[in-house]
Amino acid sequence: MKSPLSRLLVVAGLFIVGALYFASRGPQKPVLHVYIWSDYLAEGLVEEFAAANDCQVIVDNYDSNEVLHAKLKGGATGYDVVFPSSYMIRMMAEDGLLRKINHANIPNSKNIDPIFLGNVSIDRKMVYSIPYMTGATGIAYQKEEVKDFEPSWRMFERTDLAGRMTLLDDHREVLGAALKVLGHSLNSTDERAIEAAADLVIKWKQNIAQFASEANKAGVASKEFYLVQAWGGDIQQIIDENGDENLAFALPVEGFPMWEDTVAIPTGADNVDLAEKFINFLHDPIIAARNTEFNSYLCPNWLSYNNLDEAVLQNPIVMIPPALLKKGEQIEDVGPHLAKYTAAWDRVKSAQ
Ligand code: SPD
Repeated sequence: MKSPLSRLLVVAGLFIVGALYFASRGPQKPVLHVYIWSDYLAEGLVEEFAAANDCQVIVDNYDSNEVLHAKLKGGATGYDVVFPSSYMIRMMAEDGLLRKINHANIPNSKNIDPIFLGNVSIDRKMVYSIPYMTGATGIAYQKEEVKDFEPSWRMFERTDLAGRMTLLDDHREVLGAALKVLGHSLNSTDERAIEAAADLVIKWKQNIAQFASEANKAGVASKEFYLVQAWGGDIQQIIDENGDENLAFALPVEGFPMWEDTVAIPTGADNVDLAEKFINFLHDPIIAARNTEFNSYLCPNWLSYNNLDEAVLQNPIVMIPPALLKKGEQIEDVGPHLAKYTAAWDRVKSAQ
């Protein structure tokens, strides 16, 4: 049997070991949770931010605005920074999902290009969001596999490519492309036009392997798919990584969607202070330029433009030439008319 003294020594020993263990781990670092489209942050940025702010950064990805919206609306909390497209902001704000931006804590928001804000942005006063990247949607294709390529959404009618093509899993993008083919605005609020677009997409659906906003990238890179609807910068990233000279990207002659993705702070954010620091970091002119160069989307931060490489300034995927730009149309917030798009998309999805 142990004496009271030896018991005391064992307890004291355990206490010291425990104290040393917790001391060696140090205080827990604050965590920033980022919820973002995949492949949308230049390499090294997250690590640099974490080191500079002595924090941990956890990045999760989504592949559609609808997934982001549904997740926040479903009560998911803990995301500190999110990247919705501009046409989602009003709806998300009305659903109480976004915090108002405190510009005093994000001084780099003054670097946003005022011409872009005035002409393109929807949340022009940056009440709930700050512009992040802008880009266009077109067709990526493997040149050797696709004979007689034409820069047209009608390529999705080509039965010789059946099973080798994909469309984005995104109702505004896909119905938007079909609306353009039919000669309408991709922001049409005319139910008959939207339904006719759905009929056309149902025809295209017979020829596609799947609706995909993620698998399209690896698929066209590996030649599992020969022709995919895609966001331009995503394709340039594959070309940059693989040096694949057979992979090309084109903007259709009928017209094409353009969009602005923004950065915002959800109401359920745990760490608003770090979220604001992160957004401010993203809009540092050097960081914004690095991000444009990596993403091949333009960050509309006007102080960053002077820091861009000549090759990026000359790349038509990043800086769309004026003649082509005329054919682009921004995806706008269609307000209550969105229900027409949702219904048309449901019909597309359930069509055999
Ligand atoms: N890899 C980043 C892709 C960004 C896509 N933006 C979405 C636009 C939706 N219309």
